[in-house]
Amino acid sequence: MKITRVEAIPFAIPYRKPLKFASGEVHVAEHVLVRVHTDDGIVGVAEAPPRPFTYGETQAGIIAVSRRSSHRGGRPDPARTRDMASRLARTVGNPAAKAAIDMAVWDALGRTLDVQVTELLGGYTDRMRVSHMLGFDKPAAMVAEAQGMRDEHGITTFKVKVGRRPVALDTAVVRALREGMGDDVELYVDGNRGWTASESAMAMKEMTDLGLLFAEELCPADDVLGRRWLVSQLDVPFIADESAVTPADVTREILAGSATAISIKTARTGFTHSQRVHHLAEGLGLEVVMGNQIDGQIGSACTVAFGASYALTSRRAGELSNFLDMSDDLLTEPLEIHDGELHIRPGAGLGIEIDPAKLDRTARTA
Ligand code: MUC
Ligand code: MG
Repeated sequence: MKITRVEAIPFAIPYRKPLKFASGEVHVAEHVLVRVHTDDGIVGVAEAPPRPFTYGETQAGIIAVSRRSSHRGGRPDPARTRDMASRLARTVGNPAAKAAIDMAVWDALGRTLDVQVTELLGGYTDRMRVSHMLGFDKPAAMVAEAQGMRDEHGITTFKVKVGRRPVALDTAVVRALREGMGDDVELYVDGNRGWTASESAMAMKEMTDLGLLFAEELCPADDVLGRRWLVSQLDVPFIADESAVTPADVTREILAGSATAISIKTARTGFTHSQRVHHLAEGLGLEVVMGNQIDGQIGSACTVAFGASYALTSRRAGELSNFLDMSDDLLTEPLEIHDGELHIRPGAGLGIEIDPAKLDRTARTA
C-alpha cells in the first residue's frame, strides 16, 4: 500500500456567531480539506484550520505544504505512520498542515484495515464528555449561551475566554456564570496570553471562591520568570496550550515550571505527535485536556477519535463543540452532541464521509 496523492481543497464556512478571544477572532472557517489517496483506491480525510494570529499559518500556506508533501521522498506507506511523521517533521512549523496529513494517513490506514482509528491508537472508550468554549461577550449573553448549551446538548463544562483589560471585565463574566449556572457546572479560564503575570495573579485571586478547574495560557510563556512565578502560586493546574505545540515544547515548558497541565490539539499535532504528547503527560502524571483549534466537524471527529483512545485524554471533558457555531458542514452525517457527550463514529478509520454536494457548496478555488 502506497500513498499516491495528497489533495488540499480550501473551503469556507461562515460562523453563525463569531468567536472572539484575546489573540484574535474568527468569523469564517477558512479551512483546508486534506485527502490522502492510496494505490488501493482508499481515501483518508482530515481538515486543517489555519490560525494566522497564533501559528502564522494561512489557507494558502497549508495548501502549498500539503501539495509538496506528496512529492517528499517517493511514495510512503501509510502503515508506517512514524516514517510519515518524521518526513513531515523535516518542515519546521506549519503544524496544522502537517497534522492534517498525518490524520488523513491514519484514516486511510484504518479504512484499509477495517478498524476504527480509536482502536488503532488505544481503544479506551467510544465517547467523551464535551466542554464548550465561551468567547468574549457581555456577562448576561455568555450566561445565556451556557444555559442554551446545557438545555440543548446537556453540556456542563465551560471554558471561558479571558484576557481583556481591565481584568474585571472577565472576572465579572466568570462570577455571573457561577451564579447563573450553579455549583454543578465545571468552569475554567483561557487567557490566550492576554494578561501580564501580575494581572493574571490578581484575576485568579479575585476568582478564588469560584471553584475553577484550570487556568490556561493567562500570560505569555515568553515572560519566562513572570510565568513561572504565576504558575508556582496557583492552586489549580495551569494548562500550556499555544506555548507547547510540539512534544519538545511540552517537555521544555513543564520542566521549566511554566505549566503543570497540557492541552492536546490534534489540529496541530495530528495523531502521531499527539500520541507522543499523551505518553509524555501520562509518564509525568500531568492532567490533559483535549483542546479545540476552532475545528469544524472533521477536526472534531479527529479530536474525539484521539481523546477516546486513552484514559488520560478522556477523563476530562474535551473541547468538542465549536462546530455548533458554524452555519454548514461537510459530512454526510453531521456530528451530534447529546447528554453532554460526543461519540466516535462506528465505521472504519474516522468513520466519516464527505458529502460531495456540501463540498461543492463550500469549496473555494486555490
Ligand atoms: C484556545 O484554546 O486557545 C483559540 C485560538 C486557537 O488556536 O484555539 C482557540 C482556543
Ligand atoms: Mg487555549
